[in-house]
Amino acid sequence: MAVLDMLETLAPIREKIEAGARLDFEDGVALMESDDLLALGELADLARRVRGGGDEVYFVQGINMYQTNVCRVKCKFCAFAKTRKQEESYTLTADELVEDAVAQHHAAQFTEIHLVNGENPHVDLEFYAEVLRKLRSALPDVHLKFYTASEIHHMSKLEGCSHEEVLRVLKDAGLGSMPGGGAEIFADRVRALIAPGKEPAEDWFDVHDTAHRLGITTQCTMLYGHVETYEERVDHLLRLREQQDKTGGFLSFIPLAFHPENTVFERRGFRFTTGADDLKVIAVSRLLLDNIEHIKAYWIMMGMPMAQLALHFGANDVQGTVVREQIFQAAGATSGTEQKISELVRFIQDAGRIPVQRDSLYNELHRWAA
Ligand code: V47
Repeated sequence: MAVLDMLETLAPIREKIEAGARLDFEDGVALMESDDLLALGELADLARRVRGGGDEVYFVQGINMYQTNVCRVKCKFCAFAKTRKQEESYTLTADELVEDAVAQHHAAQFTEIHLVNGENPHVDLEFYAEVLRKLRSALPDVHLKFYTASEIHHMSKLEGCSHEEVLRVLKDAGLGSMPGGGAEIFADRVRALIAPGKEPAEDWFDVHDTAHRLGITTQCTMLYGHVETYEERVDHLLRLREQQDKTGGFLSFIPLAFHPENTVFERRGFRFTTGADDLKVIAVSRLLLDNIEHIKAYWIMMGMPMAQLALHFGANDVQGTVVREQIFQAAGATSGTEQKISELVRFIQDAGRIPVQRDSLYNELHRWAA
């Protein structure tokens, strides 16, 4: 099977990669259907290099924070969201969150706060703007990478205004860039099954399109390993590529492997993804997303050893120190919540790559030897 793949499926795709030609939907499905994992990895690494990638592997010194886990949406893949009545629910005031952030910053000089929330129906736009303003004033050098497109859409509904109006308010308050969550799988069929209460794909794209036009860069993601088909994964990746052609504002793509523990899907027998699928998704993402420079192997999601392997399957970023991750922990991640910089450096060097500490916009802050 693997030899056949090399001859019949992957050889013409390799020719396209070498010629700098764009892969199409059929190529994407053929790649997803291939079980020649090493050939996929080699092709993805080739694509990364042909498109100008070097040996650098990036990471950021960041911290994850969450202001509220109260959520109106009942996504079947989520173990983080709570209703206000549940004991484990929380909603912090801006002052509580800022006090915590400042104390953490004394302990570890992070350059980025990554913050996402549940879609809390009991707050208003000022709840979000206030925390940005207060953080910007308390920690002026820290980049605030806040709020998924789903949250922005939720804020626009709460406030009865447009995505653009919400983004302008948040940008004025200190928003630096945005994380890529909420994308899940764009196909209507899948959204209806896994997240029926969530906005349609068109709204997710409108938020990112608007953010990019306002000069706010963003990340993008794909949640895989649940009910989606290979065709729906490829469709998802190609829609992201099309958006990037239009506005160019995606800094990175992060595939997110579904974690089933404590979710509705766990009760229906869904399992964790396999290492082979995780590496395949990284490789195919790199091959199809020819206009997104950074593909992240998020170690929280795949564990450090697999993230290290992913560096040979097209990834060139391992996200960073992270610290205090909650969404994947709630759903059964066993990778821990924090990496020391020295550990990230060791893993990258042992993969034969050059560790580069970056800021949130991919400016280089520090480089180690390979
Ligand atoms: O939209 C939730 C995912 C996203 C589960 O931009 C799950 O760098 C797997 O935005 N298993 C929110 N995935 C988190 C997010 C994010 C995460 C990592 C990196 C970045 C970035 C952004 O988390 C959701 C959903 O796709 N998610 N629950 C779960 N059980």
